[in-house]
Amino acid sequence: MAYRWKNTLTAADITPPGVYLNRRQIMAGLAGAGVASLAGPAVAVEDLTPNSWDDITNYNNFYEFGTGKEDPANNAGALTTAPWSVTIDGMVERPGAYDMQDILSKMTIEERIYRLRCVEAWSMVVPWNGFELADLLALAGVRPEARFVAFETLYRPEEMPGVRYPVLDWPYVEGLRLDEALHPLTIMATGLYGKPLPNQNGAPLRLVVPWKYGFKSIKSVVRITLSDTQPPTSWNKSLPREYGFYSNVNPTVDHPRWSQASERKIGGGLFASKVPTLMFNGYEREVSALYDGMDLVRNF
Ligand SMILES: Nc1nc2c(c(=O)[nH]1)N[C@H]1C(S)=C(S)[C@@H](COP(=O)(O)O)O[C@H]1N2
Ligand SMILES: [Mo]
Repeated sequence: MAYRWKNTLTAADITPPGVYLNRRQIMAGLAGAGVASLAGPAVAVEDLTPNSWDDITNYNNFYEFGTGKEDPANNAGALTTAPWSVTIDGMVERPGAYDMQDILSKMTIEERIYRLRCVEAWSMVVPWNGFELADLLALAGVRPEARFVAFETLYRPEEMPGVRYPVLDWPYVEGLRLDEALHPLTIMATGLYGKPLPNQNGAPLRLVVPWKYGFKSIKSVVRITLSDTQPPTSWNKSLPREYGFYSNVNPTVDHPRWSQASERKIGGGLFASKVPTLMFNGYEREVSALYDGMDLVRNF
């Protein structure tokens, strides 16, 4: 793969200053005057140290390969990811099958270190490589009447032992409002730690929307469809009372069966205490305007 490593965005760029500054800097700042603007919520010590390669590639959710956390690492090796093409259709100027190599030759790969918060109340920090979804959509040309983006995962029973079981209605589908899809934090990941994306993480191309629960970040994408109506999403179809279309990380809106106020960081060891979950997973400054005036309890 023609891998261009362009570290155009670092943790400092994507993280609110109050979050990025370490404890020593915060304390030094508080000792001085005029730091009122920094004295915000207690998120100042949240760190963005990436989880290990081992954690990120051995503790996965990818139900097409089984529902156990180690099933994807054990079973996804058999998935054929080349050749690969992504059909981009619906309300676009240039619908068609886009070849993965072709897409890669036109995109600039960046590193994005993002928090990943699963709806099951665990989290990791992942150093993705990828490009903005907006750039991919620009290849196809979004027509003005489009308002939503639908995504679909590969369905290939010969290589996906998990799809023999009706845990979900296959293929796995997800969706975003167009403005969410075009937001600069929304990326299509193609790698991890500068290496090609492992199959268990959604090779060769997977969505990453860091302010939403992990299940929105659909893996091994084969179709992207622009439309003017809200598309169905797998977990919402399966359990509509528990999983909404928006699925924004929100510590004040609990899952009907468990609290979302805190999370367990993977890699912290068996006895590590839970840490508070942040509004929009810590990306509030960047994305809250998308939801101005919306009732986030109703639109969960
Ligand atoms: N196609 C597909 N995409 C998926 C899933 C899945 O089961 N199938 N699981 C989701 C869930 S619940 C989470 S938390 C993330 C996990 O991503 P990771 O394994 O790379 O950490 O992938 C999401 N994308
Ligand atoms: Mo998840």
